[in-house]
Amino acid sequence: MSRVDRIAEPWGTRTPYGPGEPWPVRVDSFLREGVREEDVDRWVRSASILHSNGDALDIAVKDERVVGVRGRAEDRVNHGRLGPKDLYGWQANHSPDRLTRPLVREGGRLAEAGWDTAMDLVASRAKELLDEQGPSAIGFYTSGQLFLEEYYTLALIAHGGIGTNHVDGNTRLCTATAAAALKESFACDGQPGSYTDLDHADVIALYGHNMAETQTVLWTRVLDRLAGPNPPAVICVDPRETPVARAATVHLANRPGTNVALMNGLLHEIIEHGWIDERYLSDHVVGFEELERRVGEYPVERVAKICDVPVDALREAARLIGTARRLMSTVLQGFYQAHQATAAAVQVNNIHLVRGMLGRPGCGVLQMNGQPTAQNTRECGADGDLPGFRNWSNDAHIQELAGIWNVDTLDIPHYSPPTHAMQMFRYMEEGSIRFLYVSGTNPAVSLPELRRIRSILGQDRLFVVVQDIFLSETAQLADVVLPAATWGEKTGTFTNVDRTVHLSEKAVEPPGEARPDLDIFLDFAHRLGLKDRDGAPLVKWSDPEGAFEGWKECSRGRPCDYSGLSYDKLREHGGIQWPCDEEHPDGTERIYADGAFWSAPQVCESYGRDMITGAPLSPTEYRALNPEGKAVIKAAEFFPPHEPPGEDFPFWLTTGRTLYHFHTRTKTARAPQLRRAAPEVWVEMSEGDAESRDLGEGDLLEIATVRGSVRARLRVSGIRDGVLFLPFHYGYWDEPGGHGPGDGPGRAANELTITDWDPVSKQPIFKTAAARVALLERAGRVPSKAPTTTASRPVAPSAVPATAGGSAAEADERIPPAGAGERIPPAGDGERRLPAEGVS
Ligand SMILES: Nc1nc2c(c(=O)[nH]1)N[C@H]1C(S)=C(S)[C@@H](COP(=O)(O)OP(=O)(O)OC[C@H]3O[C@@H](n4cnc5c(=O)[nH]c(N)nc54)[C@H](O)[C@@H]3O)O[C@H]1N2
Ligand SMILES: Nc1nc2c(c(=O)[nH]1)N[C@H]1C(S)=C(S)[C@@H](COP(=O)(O)OP(=O)(O)OC[C@H]3O[C@@H](n4cnc5c(=O)[nH]c(N)nc54)[C@H](O)[C@@H]3O)O[C@H]1N2
Ligand SMILES: [Mo]
Repeated sequence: MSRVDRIAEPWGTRTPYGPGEPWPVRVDSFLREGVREEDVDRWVRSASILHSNGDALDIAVKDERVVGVRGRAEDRVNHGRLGPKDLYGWQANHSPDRLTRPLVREGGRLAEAGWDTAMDLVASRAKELLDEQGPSAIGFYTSGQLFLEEYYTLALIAHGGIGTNHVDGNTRLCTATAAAALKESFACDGQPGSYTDLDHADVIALYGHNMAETQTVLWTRVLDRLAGPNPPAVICVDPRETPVARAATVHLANRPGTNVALMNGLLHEIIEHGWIDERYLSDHVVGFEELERRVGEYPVERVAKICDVPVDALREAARLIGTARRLMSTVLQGFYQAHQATAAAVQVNNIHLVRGMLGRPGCGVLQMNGQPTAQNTRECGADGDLPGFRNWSNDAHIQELAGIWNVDTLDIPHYSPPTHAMQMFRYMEEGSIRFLYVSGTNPAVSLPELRRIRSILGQDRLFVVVQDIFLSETAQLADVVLPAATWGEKTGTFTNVDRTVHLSEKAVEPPGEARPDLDIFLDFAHRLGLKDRDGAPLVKWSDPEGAFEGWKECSRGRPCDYSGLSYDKLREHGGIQWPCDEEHPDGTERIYADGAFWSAPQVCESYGRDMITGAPLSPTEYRALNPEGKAVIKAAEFFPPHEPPGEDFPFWLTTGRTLYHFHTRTKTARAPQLRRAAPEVWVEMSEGDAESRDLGEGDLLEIATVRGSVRARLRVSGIRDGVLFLPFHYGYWDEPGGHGPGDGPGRAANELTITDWDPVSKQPIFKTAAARVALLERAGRVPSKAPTTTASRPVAPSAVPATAGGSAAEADERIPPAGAGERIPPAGDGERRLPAEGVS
């Protein structure tokens, strides 16, 4: 066993392995100072909640408090490993400032109240509006961080009970494009690939995905391959010099907002060289001819100019991708939070389709998720989809759903696609939505153009309910605040990006009167008196397992089939990949292995959309493509972003994450090791741009767009010229003065971002805006406090103290002797086998 400072070394110790070999086990754990493993009263099964990787872990409990976590050696996802947020983030659960009682606004201020008072108020306001205005007055805005059981219950209440079409999640900001791209290409949501593809791939391409910082354990898997025999080539498409870029064989640092041009250039090279699988195309795909025509207009010389990347680098990337024998791709926010998000993400699918690289070990595409439970928001229909990947414009699907819920078909709104979040905020602005129920998300920091969002949420005519675990910036604007229990304090399941379902069990009691989100939703349903067609209660369960059993029936026969799962089975086996049914009792490692897709018109989740306008296609238009079981290739031309830099605003502003924080930091800033690793906001600029403006490390700058301004210290980093980067983690809850910046510059990146979205997925654009900088104050010799271990690594490292956690951040790593790890079977013969128990 060794002790490692996992702030200084986020990915821990290497355990190298070769292609097709099992990924060795390494069990990571971190316990509160002074607690040893033998002191722990019990270990409770769960998985990590601060990213989408789904790392399986056990929660250590002592004296009825969480005292630490330990990775699960036998789980297929992480083989025991944990990332820094997993190791330290749980400490936030016991923060003294957790919400413990409901709050109700009285005379302009939030005051404590009992549950009955608060819930009566919420239910009576909803009823009033239903009587006055009907269901369209009510909107729900939920999360990618609750549990499956909670989303399914919420979807039933909203779609089946209240009958509103205004239901979405923060998944709109996160993985709406992942879902849209999967629907466009494969006619249905659901990841074709599996994490085990990383064990087999000879080329791994990451598109707008800083996996090293955002899925640290998955990146550890890549690092272990890179350290082993016959390592894969890595391709990175990202304007910043991320840790992924540093490890890459080819790094394409394209100009922000040019992803579609870049993809068209790669496809052009691939097709021109004949690196295509004609047989796969003719047997399993429609639409190739149009792609061929379209990308014909994008020779690499032209693309190199649009993207400002070297022609040779483009050629080399295309050659690696085009000649890969086992190609694995991942896509995330650098592609998704852009003006042509779906069009770009679909081109990654297209590469796999033209190369016939799907459904075999090492040949997977992961249209990534970000949040731990985003997959479930989508599956359960709590986010602008309908439960079970049902098609809102297929009446047979609505009838089936109505049958399961025992409601009238007409009670489930399906006159148009469910309203997306950006449109919901517009309806609130205009005054047609009068009641907004927010759960598990913090829009006052995470949505674009915050001044606008604060003014919408602050309106008197809008009744805002916020269900959270802390008094977030959004909660501070609410009419009623409901204190929730969180991970470790409630039971439920969730599904990671490669379809692995984990059970997370209650380990300790929630603080004060805080209640699980499920219980609060059930209470709301009862107070509204929601009934089914026969007058019985609409929601037929009262606990998580009951909700899961209900969901199993709703998912039966659908692509995301959970009918073969149960809490007991998940307890026994750990993570299992859906679909899991009678035919596949152990789950399914790869879908579409036989080249058959869910695309027949009567089964598909969506008839697709126009790539440029986003307009939904009619069933007739869809049939004309003749997809009957085949995948659909959709081509797209490139358009420049809507707000390009110019004279007054000369920079491209892009925003995103750092390894040590999660979103609006409500949890990570309450974990001391993580807070200290990245204590305050910074802005990144290239060395060339800094020199030409006579700026240096640590200078205090004001960054502005037409919408607002932010004050931050400068980190001179490896970002490409002409681009600024701001992390979006820093809001106002831990600043004196509360929820907003007042008149001066703020510190939230979203003061600056634009109210605009991808036409297909409706995902807002966080990755491009035109910005300028002004010097406020020279640094003297004080550098910015940005981490040095990540993309924000300084170009002059000697001038900046290295990021480290010291003894407070020492975690244990246990690497079993060679041979022991092999008890986790190699996946990859296409067949899924369950891991053996108890490797540690
Ligand atoms: N540490 C940490 N991990 C997390 C989270 C977190 O908050 N912190 N959040 C989780 C969630 S919800 C999500 S969605 C994921 C997000 O995970 P990622 O998508 O990996 O994270 P981001 O930093 O948002 O963006 C990824 C990269 O896109 C690049 N980029 C910006 N503009 C462009 C462009 O125009 N083209 C290209 N090709 N790239 C561009 C940025 O430089 C950045 O490095 O992370 C998950 N994991
Ligand atoms: N500029 C910019 N903006 C972005 C992004 C970007 O890259 N750049 N990324 C976008 C993306 S991908 C995402 S996912 C969003 C994330 O944006 P948000 O969802 O707004 O961010 P979080 O901080 O995760 O907010 C989750 C809230 O839920 C609370 N919470 C945690 N656990 C529980 C629970 O069990 N129950 C309840 N009821 N509440 C709980 C937390 O305290 C917190 O207030 O931000 C988006 N915004
Ligand atoms: Mo996200």
